[in-house]
Amino acid sequence: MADTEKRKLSRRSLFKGFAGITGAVGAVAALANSATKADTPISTYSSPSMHHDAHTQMGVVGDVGTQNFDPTRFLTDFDYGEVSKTAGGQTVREYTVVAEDVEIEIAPGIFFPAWTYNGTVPGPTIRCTEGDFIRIHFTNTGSHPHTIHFHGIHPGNMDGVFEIVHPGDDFTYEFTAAPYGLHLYHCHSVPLKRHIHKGLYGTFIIDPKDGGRPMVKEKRNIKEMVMVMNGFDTNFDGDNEVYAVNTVAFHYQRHQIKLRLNEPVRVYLVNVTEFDPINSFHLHGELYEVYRTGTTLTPHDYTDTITLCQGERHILEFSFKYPGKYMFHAHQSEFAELGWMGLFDVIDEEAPIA
Ligand SMILES: [Cu+2]
Repeated sequence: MADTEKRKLSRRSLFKGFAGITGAVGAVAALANSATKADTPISTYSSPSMHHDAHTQMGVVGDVGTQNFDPTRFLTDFDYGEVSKTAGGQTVREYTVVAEDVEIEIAPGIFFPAWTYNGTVPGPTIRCTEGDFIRIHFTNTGSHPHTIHFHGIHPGNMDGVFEIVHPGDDFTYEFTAAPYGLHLYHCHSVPLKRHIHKGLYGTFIIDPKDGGRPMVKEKRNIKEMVMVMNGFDTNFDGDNEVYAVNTVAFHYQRHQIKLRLNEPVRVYLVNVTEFDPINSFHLHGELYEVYRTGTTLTPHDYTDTITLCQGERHILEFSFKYPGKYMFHAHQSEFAELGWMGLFDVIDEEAPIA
């Protein structure tokens, strides 16, 4: 079979797995064709109600365990590090990052042999303020040589490119955080796309000095969340079979993100999808303001669909004017159908959030 035919087949068989009535069969077909656990019982993923849903809904049957990684918690899980001060008064933030090989679950019953920072994909969201002194204690307990390459301004020997950290070794990255914005970090060992795609990436937020970014419109608490758009090549054919924000396919469809009416929302949107050159974020029922790379406090666009190349990231701000359920998803329909889809559940301001 030609390579291209194989790719089409594997993508289609997984899509069947997510699309309803053929769920169990499709999922197993995908499992047989990929580096996943084939011993998971089929019955876990089938349900009588799926016969009715088969042609009307995207999604998965069953759920992914959240004991090791909970995408809902990850949205707002910011790591500010261990804080101290230098004699001169500069804030110092220290982080410990360990590269380790961990098998992760990316859709019900579909496991991926990941390389991780601190055991999760994405790694921790590292957050600081412009001008802070950052110290990252990096240890590689994985099976391959890795590094941490931070986006942003820093000396060449802190760039995580030439100082390869071999299994069992460690390295300390030190630099002053600049400029403020939405950045990312990832492994820079070769082959680069494999090291990134295996899961070695995370979000790096540098807040502006003097109180951070302004609230949206009125001065109210803003709901912030990190969304990392990623994909997984489960059978190593150079194509992604599963897409998501924050790793777990359809997680925010099954566990909808609750918002209040008119509540200001800020999404830190990062694209680390490998193999596909672009990804996108489309919002239903509203438009959002876009702060390109987060390096400005003035929006440069007002839209409902934005396209990001690999490594690109933007801050989005919006609030909903009407209650209801609103989809957000990649506007590449295939990505949405293979897992990159979620829902905001907007409730009336006065009602309690469950
Ligand atoms: Cu690596």
